[in-house]
Amino acid sequence: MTDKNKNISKFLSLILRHAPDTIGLTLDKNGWADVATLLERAAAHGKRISLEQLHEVVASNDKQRFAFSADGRAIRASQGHSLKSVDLELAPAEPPAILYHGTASRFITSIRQSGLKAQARRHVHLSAERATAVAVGARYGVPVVLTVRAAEMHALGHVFHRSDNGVWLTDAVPLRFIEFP
Ligand code: HQG
Repeated sequence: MTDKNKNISKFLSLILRHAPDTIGLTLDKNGWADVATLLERAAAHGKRISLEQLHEVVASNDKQRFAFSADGRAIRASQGHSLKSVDLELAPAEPPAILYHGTASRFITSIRQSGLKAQARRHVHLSAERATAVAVGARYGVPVVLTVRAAEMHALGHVFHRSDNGVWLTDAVPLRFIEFP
C-alpha cells in the first residue's frame, strides 16, 4: 500500500468501523455505507477521495479490510467494528483445532484472571496463523501469542465466525481454553 492509500485506509477504518457520525454518515444494520454518500460526506469534511481511488484502496489493502456489495454501490469494513449497532450477519463457522491470539505482555496478568474479552470491539479476534498473531500483539507492546483450543470451544457450544478477510471472531475465550507460552 502507498502512504496515500494507507492514509485513506485509516480514514475508512475510522468511519466504517467506529465513528461514521464524524462525517454525518449512517451505516445500515449490516454495516454497509452507500458509496456515493460516503464520498460526498468525506469531501464535505475535507477528505476528497475519488471513486477510482476508493477501488484501488479496497483492492490493494494489505488485510483486505473493506468489501464492496455485489452491485458495487455499498461498502463496509469486513471486521474490527466497535459500533454496537452493526451486525455483519456472518454465518457460524467451524474453526480449526487451534487458533492464535496476539496480545501484549502487559495484558497477560489480566487475561490470566478473566480470559480473553472483547474490549472496545465487538469480538475477540483470532487468527489461524501464528505470524499474524505476533504482528497483532506487537501493536500494543511486546507481543505474546496465546494458543486457543478453538475446536474444543466450538464442540462445547461457543460460536465462531470467519470474516470475509479471514479473521476468526468469537465473543470471549474463557481461561480454560487458553494456553500461555
Ligand atoms: C486485550 C487489527 C486485558 C487483547 C488486528 C488485545 C486484529 C485483554 C486488546 C484487530 C483482555 C484489545 C483486533 C483481558 C483481551 N484483559 N486485556 N481480559 N482480553 N485483551 O485492538 O485483537 O489492522 O480491540 O489481547 O489485526 O488487538 O485494525 O483487538 O490486545 O484483527 O484491521 O485487549 O485489529 O486489525 O485490542 O485487534 P483490540 P486486537 P486492523
